Amino acid sequence: MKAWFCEELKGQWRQSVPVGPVLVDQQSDFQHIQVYETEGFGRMLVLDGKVQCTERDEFTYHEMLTHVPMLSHPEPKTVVVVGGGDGGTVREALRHPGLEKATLVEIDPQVMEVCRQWLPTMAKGLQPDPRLEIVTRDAAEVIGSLPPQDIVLVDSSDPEGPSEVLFSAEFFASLKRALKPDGLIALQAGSPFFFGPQIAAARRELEKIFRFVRPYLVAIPTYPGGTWCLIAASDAHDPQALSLEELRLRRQQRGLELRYYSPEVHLGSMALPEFVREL
Ligand code: SPD
Repeated sequence: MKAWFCEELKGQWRQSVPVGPVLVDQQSDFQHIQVYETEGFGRMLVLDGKVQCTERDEFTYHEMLTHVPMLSHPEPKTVVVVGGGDGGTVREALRHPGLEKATLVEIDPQVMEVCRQWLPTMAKGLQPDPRLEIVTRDAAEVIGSLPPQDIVLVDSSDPEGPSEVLFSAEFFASLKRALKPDGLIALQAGSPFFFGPQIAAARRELEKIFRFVRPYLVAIPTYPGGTWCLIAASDAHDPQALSLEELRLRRQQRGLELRYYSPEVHLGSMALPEFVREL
């Protein structure tokens, strides 16, 4: 008889994945950390019962969270990743050859240890690199003390429970203060089916403080509902207003060979279905 891992969301949805024996099952000071071997998606990281990433489909999320804002910027030299202790987002950021400094601010050292051991394709981003600094602290406390950045990427868990603070007006204001005047942020905002009010609230708050606020969508089969909303924002660069030619040129100049992101997908991901646009 097969074992199944089951994620339940808000009493409205359950998704199940056939799994082998659990490889990691531990409680850190912050959360319950599990890693499973799955039959179809490789190894899977689960935090507090929610799927964070699998080896097979993590590229969709990490590429879109990272490259949409980074290619919207003409020359990103500095990036801060908030959360993202698995290393996938910072791995993608470090692929931009002009990047001089990446700072990963992750509160839970145990997540990074587990991913180094069990999810090396993602934790590649955590390997020693002269451009990388890892700060094991609460981002809400640290963000104000960092020098102004070109890019800030918020790779949090869902907008409820411990991560709720990362969706507050105060935290958004601190992200803006952490940016250079022409910087960009991007954050994960949740499923438009299950987190509609939270996405709407995040968009409203961001629109109070940024000139350009662009929600965009990415397909992630192992997240509930399969469609996920990310938001990019900036005062200087409109991620939707770049031409295909400019995006193609930037991708080529930076030598990026990607599996999900393309300039066409970049612009297409911002064409929102009506129910998302109305949020
Ligand atoms: N429903 C889970 C959403 C989690 C988003 N963050 C994932 C972290 C991957 N680096």
